[in-house]
Amino acid sequence: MSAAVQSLETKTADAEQELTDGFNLMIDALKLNGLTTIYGVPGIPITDFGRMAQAAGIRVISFRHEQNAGNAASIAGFLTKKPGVCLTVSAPGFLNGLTALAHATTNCFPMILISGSSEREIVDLQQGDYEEMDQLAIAKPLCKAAFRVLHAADIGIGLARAIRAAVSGRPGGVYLDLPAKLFGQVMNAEAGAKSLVKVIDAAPAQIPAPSAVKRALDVLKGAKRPLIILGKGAAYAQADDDIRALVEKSGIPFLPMSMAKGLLPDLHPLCAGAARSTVLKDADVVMLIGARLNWLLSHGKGKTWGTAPKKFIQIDIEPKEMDSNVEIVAPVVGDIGSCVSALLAAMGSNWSAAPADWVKTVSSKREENVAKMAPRLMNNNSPMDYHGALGVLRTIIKERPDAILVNEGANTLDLARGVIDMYQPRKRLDVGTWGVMGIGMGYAIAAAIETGKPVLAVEGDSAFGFSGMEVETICRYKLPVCIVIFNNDGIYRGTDLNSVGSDPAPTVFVKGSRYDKMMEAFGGVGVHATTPDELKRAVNAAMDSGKPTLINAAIDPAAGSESGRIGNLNPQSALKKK
Ligand code: ADP
Ligand code: TPW
Ligand code: MG
Repeated sequence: MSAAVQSLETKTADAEQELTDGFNLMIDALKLNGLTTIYGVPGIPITDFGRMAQAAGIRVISFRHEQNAGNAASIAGFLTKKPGVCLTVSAPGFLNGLTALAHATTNCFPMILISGSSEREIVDLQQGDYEEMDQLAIAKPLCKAAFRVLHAADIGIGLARAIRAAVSGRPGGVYLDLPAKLFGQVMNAEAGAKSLVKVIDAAPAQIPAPSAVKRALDVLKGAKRPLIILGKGAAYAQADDDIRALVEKSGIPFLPMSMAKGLLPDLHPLCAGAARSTVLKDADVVMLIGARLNWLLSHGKGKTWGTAPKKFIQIDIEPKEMDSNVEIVAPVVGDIGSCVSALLAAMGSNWSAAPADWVKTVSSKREENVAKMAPRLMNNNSPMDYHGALGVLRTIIKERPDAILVNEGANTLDLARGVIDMYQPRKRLDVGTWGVMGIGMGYAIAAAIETGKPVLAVEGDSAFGFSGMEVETICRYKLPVCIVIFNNDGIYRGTDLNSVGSDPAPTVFVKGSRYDKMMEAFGGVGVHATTPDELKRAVNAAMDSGKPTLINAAIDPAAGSESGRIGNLNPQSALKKK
């Protein structure tokens, strides 16, 4: 064969060979694994990736800031047990997304942060590329795992590793670094298709040892004043029926942590939510299900827990969580679904319920506390106080139990958590393990997108400011989100004064701000509410219409207290002038 003929044949073969590239392989890999929503912000090098993903049927939700997109992805992970995907540009976009990645890891939510990055060769020689940054190294300590893909043929494996790392064992955040060059890399389409991996059984069941189950039940059997604490790990596990069966069969009062509220209804006869201090002080055996003994539970010791000796049983997928703060006498390591069903099976049919006098003590305390609170929730004061406004929202959630409640702030958070009863699992989404401000709009958007249910976001005026620009996103995607801003003119209170100069005090904002007008700027509905009655009408109208709405609820600036319920965590200066 002459060289000329041979070259012609090669050219024809090339023309016939179907090709694919990094863009398409990444899109195919996501779809193959059922990851069909991306939360992100476009720009170099991922602008076309977003367009092509949208054209390929992936839902691409474009945000105004990566932190909000990342928070959306993290809560999508919590709600669905699949990793939420956040897509960002290099360096600054990546860094903006990183807070959310760390937050996902801390809260045990599965999420994958995919960031475009600059030329490896230039980054590694620090020669000053466009948005140069060694992103992989920076992400590593803030997530469960971090990977970089350099060859198109490794995209399938790269995503598979990311998915497994995010959802198996204790869920968390994963970083996936995709250098710009990767997207344009071309390879044979058939070989490309073969290189993709559909992850089988991404979060394998982790069955507890029968001896661990028996040990836990032995401890429980001996209890005189047992308590079950349900955490957001229990909500995440989606073992709702078995958890309910465990509580009811054992007859043990349960205390839901904030995001576990509604796993069993707050009005369940065994709910000890309104008797929290009593049960923590007096219980003798405490079974933790998907809840850590961190600061939110005063580390399992000290005044909160009283002086009566306690035994802890802990169900968790993470073995290292055991004995993290106090001794765990009965560790049960495994996934909550498997652990709870093993406990139920081992309890058998003649398990005797928790001592009646203890259950009675808990329910009397609870009724006493509920009765004390009731009149405050019915006040129609103007300006509103927190209780008057929350009393209204409490009734609205009772009437609309499938709505999702997003909640952040200090007083706005702590009081809403106590006042608004929840009725269904995974309906309360809030600041989580860090008590972080800024989750509000990202969570509200993802909750609406992932569940199709109406969302009520109850936001402190400060809290809202951290993600407030996303009201445009809410309007753009026409999401059924109703935001209520508890506007007390500031952080904790709007009354602080600067004692020495004319600058405002650090904790106060412009007085009488009208956040409702922000919503109107983007075509949404804005309402200014000054009484509980007005608030009630506006929220009901928003929930009925499904139209993006922002209600500026004017709250008495003097009504709140410093740091809400956690003022005790503020350090005090010994030198402060009284
Ligand atoms: P809360 O803030 O509600 O008290 P935490 O976030 O402190 O809850 O605790 C959640 C715990 O749940 C974590 O220790 C995590 O390892 C655990 N967890 C998450 N998912 C599962 C699961 N499927 N099975 C078992 N444990 C889980
Ligand atoms: C990322 C510190 C905790 S609560 C809060 C701040 C700034 C706002 C409280 O005011 P808000 O609520 O929302 O108006 P209210 O009803 O009490 O007036 N930065 C981050 N996270 C946290 N937690 C803070 C700062 C903080
Ligand atoms: Mg405020």
